[in-house]
Amino acid sequence: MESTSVTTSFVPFNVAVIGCGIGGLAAAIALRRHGHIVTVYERSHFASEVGASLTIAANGTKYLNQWGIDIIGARAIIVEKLIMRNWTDGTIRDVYDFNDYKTKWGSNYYMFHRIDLHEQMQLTAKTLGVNIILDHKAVNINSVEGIVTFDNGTSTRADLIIGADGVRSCVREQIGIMPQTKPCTSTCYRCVIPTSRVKQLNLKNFSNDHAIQFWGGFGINKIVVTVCSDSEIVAFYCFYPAAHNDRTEEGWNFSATSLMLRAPFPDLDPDLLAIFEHVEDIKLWKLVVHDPYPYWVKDRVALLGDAAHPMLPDQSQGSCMAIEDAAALALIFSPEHWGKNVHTIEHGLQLYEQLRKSRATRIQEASARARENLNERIGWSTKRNIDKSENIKIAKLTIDEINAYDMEAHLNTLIK
Ligand SMILES: Cc1cc2nc3c(=O)[nH]c(=O)nc-3n(C[C@H](O)[C@H](O)[C@H](O)COP(=O)(O)OP(=O)(O)OC[C@H]3O[C@@H](n4cnc5c(N)ncnc54)[C@H](O)[C@@H]3O)c2cc1C
Ligand SMILES: *[C@@H]1O[C@H](CO)[C@@H](O)[C@H](O)[C@H]1NC(C)=O
Ligand SMILES: *[C@@H]1O[C@H](CO)[C@@H](O)[C@H](O)[C@H]1NC(C)=O
Ligand SMILES: *[C@@H]1O[C@H](CO)[C@@H](O)[C@H](O)[C@H]1NC(C)=O
Ligand SMILES: *[C@@H]1O[C@H](CO)[C@@H](O)[C@H](O)[C@H]1NC(C)=O
Ligand SMILES: CC(=O)N[C@H]1CO[C@H](CO)[C@@H](O)[C@@H]1O
Repeated sequence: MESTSVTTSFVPFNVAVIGCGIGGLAAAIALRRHGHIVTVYERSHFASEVGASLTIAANGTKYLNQWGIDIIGARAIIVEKLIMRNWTDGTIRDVYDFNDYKTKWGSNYYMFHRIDLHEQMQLTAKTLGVNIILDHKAVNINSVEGIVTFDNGTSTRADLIIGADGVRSCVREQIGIMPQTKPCTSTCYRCVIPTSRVKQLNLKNFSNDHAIQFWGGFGINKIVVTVCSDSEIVAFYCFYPAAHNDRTEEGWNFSATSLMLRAPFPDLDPDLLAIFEHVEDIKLWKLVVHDPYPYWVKDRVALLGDAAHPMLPDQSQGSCMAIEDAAALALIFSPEHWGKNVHTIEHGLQLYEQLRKSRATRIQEASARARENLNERIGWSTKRNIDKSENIKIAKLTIDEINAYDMEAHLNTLIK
C-alpha cells in the first residue's frame, strides 16, 4: 500500500455504480461532483416502487444539503420528538424532545417517503450529468479488469465498480463473500395510509405529530408510526414474532393483506387496529440478521450501503450509513486526496474499508440490539430514567456518536 513519490494531478476516472437505490445515487452524485464519469446501472424499471418512510439523521442530511438535493422538493418532515405509547390504549408514556437538535448537530433529523427522496436524488444526479441506465441487471463482475456483465449479454468496463445493489447483492457474491446469516426472531409488515383517508374515515389522526412514535418495543412486538410526504402520508412498521409466517427468503416486497397485518396484534390499541383495516400497500418484510462481512473491497470493486452492511431497521440508520459510505468514497477520490495521498483505486478502497467498516458494523450491531429493546434506540438510550432492568454489557449507541463523528479527521489519521 506504500506509495511511490509520483505526484499526479487530479485525473477523473470511470465509475460504474451497480444499483440505483439511495446508496447508489448518493455515490453517483458525490463522485460526479468531483468530476468523475459515473454511470448507474439498475436492474428494475422503477415502475412498481413500494411506499415506505425513511428517516435520516443530521450526519446524513448534512451531505444531502452539501450535494444540493432539494429537501423541500423531497417533501421532508422534520422529526421533532420520539413518542412512546402504551401498547393497548395508545396513551403517551414518554416523550424525548429533539428541540435543540439542529442547534446542536447543524442539520435536521428528517423523515422522507422513500420514493420522494429517491426522485429528488435522481433529479440531482441527472442534472450533474450522471448517466442512469435502467433494466440492466449485473450478473458477473471481473474485479481485476473492472468488467461488469449484464443479464442481457452486454458488458462495460470501469476503473471503479461500486456494488450498491442492496441486501441481496450480486456484486458481493461476485467478490467472494458468502453472507453468514441467522433468521431474525421478528418479521415486519409495513404499510401506508394517506392522511386524507384517515380524515375521511374519521379515524384517529396521528399526522399532527412530527414524531417517530413507538407502541411496544420491549420485546418482539413494536409498531413504529411516522408521517412523511408533507404530512400527507402516515407510514407504519409493524414488528411481530417471525413464527407467525413461513417465509424463509429475505426481502422487502412480499404482498400481504389487512387480515394478515392485524392477526398478530389482537390486543393492540384499537385506534391503530381500525386504521390497519384501511391501510394500503401492505408488504411483508422478511428480516434476516447478517454477521459483519470479512471484507468490503476487492481489486477495483467496493460494496456500499445494504450490500456491505445490511442492518435491521431499528435504529433507522440504513440510508444514513449508505449516504456516509458514499461521502467517504467521494472524500477519498476527491481532488484533495486523489493523486496526492491516494495513489491507486486499490489503495483508495483499502482506506474506504478502514474508514467505514468499524463504524457501520457498530451501528449494524446496535440496530440488532434495538430490535427487541427500545432502551437501545438512539434517543431513548441517552435518556437515563427509563434504563432500569437490563444489565447491558456493550456501550449503547448514542445520538452523539452518530452525529458528532468527524469523517475527515478520521481519514487524516489513516493517511498519515
Ligand atoms: C423497494 C425497496 C423498499 C425499501 N423499503 C424500505 C423501508 O421501508 N424502510 C427502510 O428502512 N428501508 C427500506 N429500503 C432499504 C433502504 O432504502 C436501504 O436500507 C438504504 O436506503 C440503503 O440502500 P441501498 O442503496 O444500499 O440499497 P437498496 O435501497 O436496496 O437499493 C439497491 C438497488 O439495487 C438494485 N439492484 C439489485 N440487484 C441488482 C443487480 N444485480 N443489478 C443492478 N441493480 C440491482 C435494486 O433494484 C435497488 O434499486 C427499501 C429498499 C428497496 C429497494
Ligand atoms: C414487488 O412485487 C410485485 C409483485 O408482487 C412486482 O410486480 C414488483 O415488480 C416488485 N417490486 C419491486 C420493487 O421489486
Ligand atoms: C396501558 O394501558 C392499559 C389499559 O389502559 C393499562 O392497564 C396498563 O397498565 C398500561 N400500561 C402501562 C405500561 O402504562
Ligand atoms: C442490452 O442493453 C444494451 C444497452 O442498453 C442495449 O443496447 C441492447 O439492446 C440490450 N440487448 C439486449 C439483447 O436486450
Ligand atoms: C388531524 O390533524 C389536523 C392537522 O393538525 C387537524 O387540524 C385535524 O383537526 C385533525 N383531524 C382529526 C380528524 O382529528
Ligand atoms: C461525518 C460528519 O460529517 N460528522 C459531522 C456530524 O455533525 C457534527 C455536528 O454538526 C460535525 O461536527 C461532524 O463533523
